[in-house]
Parts: sequence; C-alpha cells; structure tokens
Amino acid sequence: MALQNDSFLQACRGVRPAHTPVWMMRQAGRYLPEYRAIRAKVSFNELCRTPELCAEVTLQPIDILGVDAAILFSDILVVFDALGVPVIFDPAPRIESPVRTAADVARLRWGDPREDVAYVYGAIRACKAALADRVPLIGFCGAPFTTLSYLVEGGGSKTFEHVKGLIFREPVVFAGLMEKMTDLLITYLKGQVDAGVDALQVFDSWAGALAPEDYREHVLPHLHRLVTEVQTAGVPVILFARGNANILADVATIPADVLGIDWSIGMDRAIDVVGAERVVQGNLDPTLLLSNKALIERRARAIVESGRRAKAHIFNLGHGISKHTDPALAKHMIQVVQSA
Ligand code: 1CP
Repeated sequence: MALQNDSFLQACRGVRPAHTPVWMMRQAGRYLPEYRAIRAKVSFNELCRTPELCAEVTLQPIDILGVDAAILFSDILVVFDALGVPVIFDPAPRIESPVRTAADVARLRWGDPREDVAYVYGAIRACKAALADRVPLIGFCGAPFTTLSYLVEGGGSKTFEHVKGLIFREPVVFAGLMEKMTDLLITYLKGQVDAGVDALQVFDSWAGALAPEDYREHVLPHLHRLVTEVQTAGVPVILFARGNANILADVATIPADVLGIDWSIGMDRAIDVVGAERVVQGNLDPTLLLSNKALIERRARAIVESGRRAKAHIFNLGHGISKHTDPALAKHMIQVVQSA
C-alpha cells in the first residue's frame, strides 16, 4: 500500500523529499494532555500491553501536531519480559533484582520475544490499521549496551559503575551477555518488521557512559552486527547513539541507513564528521522547546539549513521531548521545519 506521506521514508533512503520530514523522539508522552488523560486510567505497563490503547497514543502526535512519522508507543525495557525480569515504571524504570553476579546471569531465561512480547507485535498491527497509511510507523529497541545497562544497574544511573565494573572486571562475561542480548534484539526487531513497521530506530541512549576506546572495543562490534543483520529484513535502520559526540566518527563506521545526532554537537560539524554522503537525523536541544516561538524558529531554521548539506536530513530533537513542553510550541517547530 502506498503511503500518503512518505517524506520520512524517502529521506531514510537518501532521497530529498519536497520538505524536510520531522518527528520527535518521545513524541507520544506526558507533555500531551491527551496522553495524561489515558494514563490517569491505566498504568504504563498496562498501556504497553493493550494494543488498542498503544495505537491511540501512537496516533496522538500525528493528529495533534502533524509530524511526518509515527513511533510505536512502547518502551525499550518491555523486552525484559523475554528474560523473565519484571520492570517497575515509576515513571522511570526500576528492576528489583539487578543482574550483577554469575548466579544472576545464570537465572536469565533468554526466551523468545515473538512469544513473550507478542503484545508489542499486536500493538504494531493495531497502529498500522489505525494509521491507514497516512504516515510510516517506526519500531524500535534499545541498543545492546543501553539495554544491558538497565539490567545491570537496576535502573537509570549517573555513574554506570556496576555495568562498567562488569566490563572492566569480567570482560568475557560482559561480552557473552552482549552477544546474547544482540541475538535477542535481532529476533525482536525482525518480528517488528514482520508485524508491519516501516523503519526501525536503535536507541543507544547511554553510549556516552563509556570512554571512546571502551565503546569501540566492547560495544561497537555488537551494534554493527545488530544493525546489519536487521537491515536484511528490508526496512531502513536509524542508529541514535547519545551522549558523547567524540564517538560519532566510530558510530558512523556502522552502515546504518540514518545516523541520529544528539544536541551536543552542531549539525554542521556532525555532517563534517559522518560525511555528506550520509543521511542524518536531529538535533534541536529539546529544552529549547521550553522557550518561545522566535527562538525556536531561529534555531530550527539553522538546523534545516545545515542539514541541506547532508545526503538527506530528517529533523528531530537531539533527545526526547521534555514533559514540560507546551504542545503549541512543539507544533510551531514542526510547521517551521515543514515550510522551511
Ligand atoms: O507515562 C509515563 O509516566 C511513563 C513515561 C514513559 C514513556 C512515555 C516511559 C518510561 N517510557 C515511555 C515511552 C517511550 N520510551 C517511547 C515511546 C515512543 C515515543 O513517543 O517516542 C520510547 C521510544 C521510549 C524509549 C526509551 N525508554 C528510551 C530511549 C530513548 C531515550 O529517551 O533515550 C529510554 C532510555 C527508555 C527508558 C525509560 N522508560 C521510561 C522512562 C521515563 C525512561 C527513561 C528513564 C531514564 O532516564 O533512565
């Protein structure tokens, strides 16, 4: 079926569409009153497990803001259902018994996401039906390192000392975990393609926790395998590694279709680093959406102008939208980009 608006997919394939396509990381979420109204009735876990509600929430930013792509409403940590590890969302994720010792590792179940997380595939089918080919649907997962970070730290972290301790003290155990997590995520993402997603994004949100040489040695080979194996399923893959622009050149060695750029580097400089033959996505500092129309317009236009030098550019924020954002200002940004 042909999409009514395929500007996002054209850009993913390196073709420049008539306008710069735009979507926002975390575009379905707490800054939208319509989302909060649903969350007042159901928990986050229940929402993720109810395909019809996932579809409703996924479509909110399409209807309210007019973005050029939808991203499945879910979370990077629901895949822990396949490991037999429960996650509490409070709203930040927390794991009661983090995986830190050899005995903890032995307890992991390594099930089949196609069965254990079947509700995600149900949500994808519900989203595709509700979208009726208006815009493409993006599926996603956390990258192996970011996913393992939550498993080992037991939640978010400022220092990442547990997961880094594991890397430095038990590199063989860590490599084995990365290997298995990568296999699991490949199966999970290929299942998302079978269920109907049009593109995939891999979030390495905590890439910046590691020094460049450690990222190169302990993370990059697994990420490379994940991206290239998933690409064989036939949809474009966006790779977003956040938190340290110093690793961008290394990340760019992975042949992802699109490279996500975080807000810590100017878009001009990022294109110099990754090369003008690559497709880039990004990178307005989400905190700028807490300012005013004039400042948002000036900064968004500058990014669109810089992006013209890349093979193609998908406008996005340089990380997830803040829950304090006024939806009217987000909508203003989207209209500025689409008419620039
Ligand atoms: O409703 C609520 O109160 C829960 C808040 C919430 C939401 C709206 C969480 C808990 N997850 C989500 C949805 C979510 N998470 C999406 C939905 C699709 C979208 O609109 O973009 C996506 C893509 C994610 C991905 C995600 N979850 C990431 C990667 C992106 C990023 O921000 O770097 C990460 C790191 C998570 C973990 C997570 N889940 C929830 C929170 C609050 C967090 C971050 C916590 C932390 O900082 O450690």
